[in-house]
Formats: sequence, C-alpha cells, structure tokens
Amino acid sequence: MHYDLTVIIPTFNEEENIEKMVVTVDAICKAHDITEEILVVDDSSCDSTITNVKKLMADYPFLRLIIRTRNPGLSPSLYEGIINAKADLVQCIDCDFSHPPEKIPVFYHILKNEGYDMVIGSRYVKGGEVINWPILRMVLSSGAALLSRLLIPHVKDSGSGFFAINRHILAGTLLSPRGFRMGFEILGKAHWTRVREIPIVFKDREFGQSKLKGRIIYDFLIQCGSILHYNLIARKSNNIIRAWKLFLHG
Ligand SMILES: Nc1nc2c(ncn2[C@@H]2O[C@H](COP(=O)(O)OP(=O)(O)OP(=O)(O)O)[C@@H](O)[C@H]2O)c(=O)[nH]1
Ligand SMILES: [Mg+2]
Repeated sequence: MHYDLTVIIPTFNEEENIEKMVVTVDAICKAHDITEEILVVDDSSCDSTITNVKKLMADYPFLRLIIRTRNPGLSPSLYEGIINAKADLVQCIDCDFSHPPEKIPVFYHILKNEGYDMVIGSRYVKGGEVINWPILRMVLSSGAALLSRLLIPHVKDSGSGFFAINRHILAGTLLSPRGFRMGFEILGKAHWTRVREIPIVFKDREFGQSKLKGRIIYDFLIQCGSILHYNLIARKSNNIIRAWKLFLHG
C-alpha cells in the first residue's frame, strides 16, 4: 500500500481525545485526496487510550499503533514514529487539539509541491498566536524560543510539536531525542535545505492532563549542549552556521 503521508500522533493518557483526533485527521486527509497512514505512538498509557485505538483499527485499516515500553518521552516517541513511518512525508501533531488539524493539507502541499524539507506550525510568526495559556507556560515557552534562536536563528518557533518533514533529511544523521522539542533536534542536526514556518493558532488543551514536567527545562538545556557539540566539536553538521547565514542574508 502506498501512503502519501504518515500522520504521527504521540499519546500518553489521551482517552478523551484520541478517537476524535483520528476521525478528524482522516476526514481532513480524505477531503484533500491525501492517502494517509495514521501512526499512534503510545508510551504505555494507563487509561483506555490503547483500547480505544485498537477498537478504531477495525474501521481504519490505515491506523497503526506502536506501544512503547522503554525510554519514555515525547521526542523519543516521535523519533520512533518517524523511523517506522511508511510514507516519506511525515506529519507530527499533538493529540489534544492544541494544533489545528485542518492545517495538515497546507503542510503536505508545501512539502510535496514546493520542495521544502521541513514545515513548522509557528506560534511566533505573523498571524501565529497562543490562546488560553497560563502566564508561566507563556514565559517558559518564549524563553526557550529565544534561547533556541541563538542556535537556529532563522526559525522563530523551533520548539513547535506541529511540524512536517521529508524523511530524506534524516539519512545519515545521529539524533539523540529527549524532552519535548523534536523539531529543534531535527533543525540542529538533520540535512535540511529549505525550512518554512506557517502561522498557527495554538489553543490550550480542553480535555486530559498536561504531561509537561519541570524536568523539561533540564532536557532542553542538555539538548542545546548536544546540538552545539554535534555542530561545533564533532563537526557532524554545520546547521548552526547555515542557520545564521540564512538569518543574516535571507
Ligand atoms: N508517547 C508519548 N507521548 C507523550 C508523552 N508526553 C506527552 N505526550 C503526548 O504529546 C502531546 C503533547 O503533550 P502535552 O501534555 O499536550 O504537552 P503540551 O502541549 O506541551 O502541554 P499541555 O497542552 O499544556 O498539556 C500529546 O499528544 C501527549 O499525549 C510521552 O512521554 N510519550
Ligand atoms: Mg498539549
């Protein structure tokens, strides 16, 4: 079976959202003639997320489930999903409707028809917005975005979990995913040439609990160190220099 796109949905205890998310993603892809695979990557949820996905699989044969038992975490889950995707073009989207699924065809069109390697749903470009976020979340996210821009300055929202890539950019890379910022890991280490940000309106989750923990700040700082090391000491990539050139010269 040929798939145009693999949509990866990472889950941990998303019983209130998963069914609606799968149905919504499928309806949007069908309406735009995109033959999609939906890949749920679950970190051994203890609610009924896994049961709900298994039930849905009877009606959605293109729905797959990976149940992880080791190395839990959002970025490691997304990486496992990307490696196991059946399509070359891959879309990552949170399960809690913070990311607008109706934008998926826009990401797909830009990757497929405009030759970009990576498309990022950005809260921090013109037209992008965050709705209903507690002030602390806003401060932490903006701080991380600023720090990320010291390394990858031409991208404003490298921490967005709503992104799509052409998997060819991962060939020959050695990623070490941790924390919540998988897109930043790809920007720091993979072989991208053309990256585009499109504005999104990010809404706080309505159902279910946040999985964000204080450790995420520690993970982010280690990730910055890892990207710096990969580029400047191990010299396995020159993405930081390329990103600065793009930022300074357009
Ligand atoms: N597989 C897996 N998925 C996770 C993990 N942590 C979070 N997720 C999923 O990743 C997505 C984003 O997690 P959220 O808890 O919504 O994180 P957030 O959007 O930064 O925070 P809130 O929206 O405020 O809850 C959701 O689909 C979660 O179910 C994890 O450890 N493993
Ligand atoms: Mg969320």
